[in-house]
Parts: sequence; C-alpha cells; structure tokens
Amino acid sequence: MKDLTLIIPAKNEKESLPLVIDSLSNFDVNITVSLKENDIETINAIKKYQKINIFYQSGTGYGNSLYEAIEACETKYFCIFNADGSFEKKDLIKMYELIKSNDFVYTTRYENPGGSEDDTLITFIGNKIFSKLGNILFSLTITDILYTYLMGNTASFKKLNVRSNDFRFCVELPIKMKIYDMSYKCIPSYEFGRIAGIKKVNAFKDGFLILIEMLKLFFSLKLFRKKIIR
Ligand SMILES: Nc1nc2c(ncn2[C@@H]2O[C@H](COP(=O)(O)OP(=O)(O)OP(=O)(O)O)[C@@H](O)[C@H]2O)c(=O)[nH]1
Ligand SMILES: [Mg+2]
Repeated sequence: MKDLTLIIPAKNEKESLPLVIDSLSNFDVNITVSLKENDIETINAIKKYQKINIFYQSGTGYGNSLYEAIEACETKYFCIFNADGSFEKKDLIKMYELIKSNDFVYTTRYENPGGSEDDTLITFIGNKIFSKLGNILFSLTITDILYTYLMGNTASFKKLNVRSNDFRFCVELPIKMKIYDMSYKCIPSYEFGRIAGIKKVNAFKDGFLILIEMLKLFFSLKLFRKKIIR
C-alpha cells in the first residue's frame, strides 16, 4: 500500500499516538501526523519514529488539520486515521481494495459486524439524526455520517475545496462529494474506546454547528447547483 498515506489528526495525544503508530508497523503505508507546531508534548512523543512525516497545520482545529494535510498529500490515496486508537486497522485492507474503483470509502459502526465501544447515547442519537438528514437532504446512503474513518482518492478530495476548520468537516466532505456525483462505498467497522487522553468533540456545540452546516450546504450548494445543471 505504498500509494496510501494515513493522515493522523492529533491534538494532545502524547499517550495514544505512539501506541497507534506502533500498532501500524506491519502495514506498508506512509504516515503523516497533522498537528499544531506548539503541541510540543505530542511532537516529542513521536520524534523517535524516523519514517513518520510531521505536518504542521497553519490554522486551528480538526478540519483544518485534515484538509491542509490531505491537500499536501503526494500519494494517490489517503485515509483519515485517528490518533486515539479507536479505529480498526484491519479494515484498511478492505478499504484499499474498494478505493481503487471509487472516489471515497466510508465506514459505519451501525451495520453488522460493525459496532462501538465509544458511542454514548447522545452521540448515537446525534449520528442517527445527522445520517438521516444526509439521506433526506442529499440522498446520501452513508449510515454513520459523523464517523470519519474514511479513505479517499487524493485528487478527488482536492476538487471539493473542503474548508471547514472544525468538526463540520465530517459533513462538508460527504455532502460535497455527493453533490459532485463522486462514487463511494460504505463498509462496517468496529470502533474501540480511546486508549488514553481526552475527547476533543463537544457533542452539543459541535452538533449544533454541524446541523447549521448541513442546512447551509443544502440551501447554498444543492439548490444552486441544481440551477446550473438545468
Ligand atoms: N490537529 C488537530 N487534531 C485534532 C483536533 N481535534 C481533534 N483532533 C484529533 O482528531 C481525532 C478525533 O478526535 P477525538 O477527540 O478522538 O474525537 P472523538 O472520536 O469524537 O472522541 P472520543 O470519543 O474521545 O474518541 C483525534 O485523533 C484527535 O487528536 C484539533 O483541533 N487539531
Ligand atoms: Mg476518537
């Protein structure tokens, strides 16, 4: 998988990130950790890994760390891979097979044999609502829209001009991809609990921002693009 780069967004992940990198040692992939230059503790925790590429995001936030690193990515494919040990690495093989004939491959915790050790009642309900909204407003068939364990064709991503600096990235990407008629598949995956460190998402604040973003994209992009197509 030499033409694949795992993009690892990291913020204060000094405990988990080295364990995640160790766990990937059997995978022949490129790894880029995307973080802020002042996240000294996380940087020091991964200095010993010679083969890891460290990317310093110029702005702030989860989405910013992702779109900047993916746009700088030089391999044909990328995969977003969290620094907290929650993603099932075995699924990289299946995603890699599918990405060869698709623009994006998503994962879902809500189809068998997927599942989650980390979902709370609030995040479960939020995900169900946002996935349903994605289905109603944009005809997306992704059943776990906020679970951003996904692989993509780097050139396809670059066409979308994704610019959410925060967790709105999680919906901006699939919605724009659908509006631009790109191809995608979705496979089940299992989410493990965080190894260490603390959660960066605020279910209520980020959930509200995501809702507004979905409505904004619906009115600005979907209706606007329909006019162009007609
Ligand atoms: N560079 C960067 N990375 C971030 C930022 N916020 C979150 N991350 C990383 O993005 C990934 C997802 O964040 P998490 O806090 O695990 O979000 P979550 O999976 O909803 O929360 P948990 O239930 O605790 O796992 C982790 O690897 C974080 O370190 C940020 O502002 N900047
Ligand atoms: Mg997590």
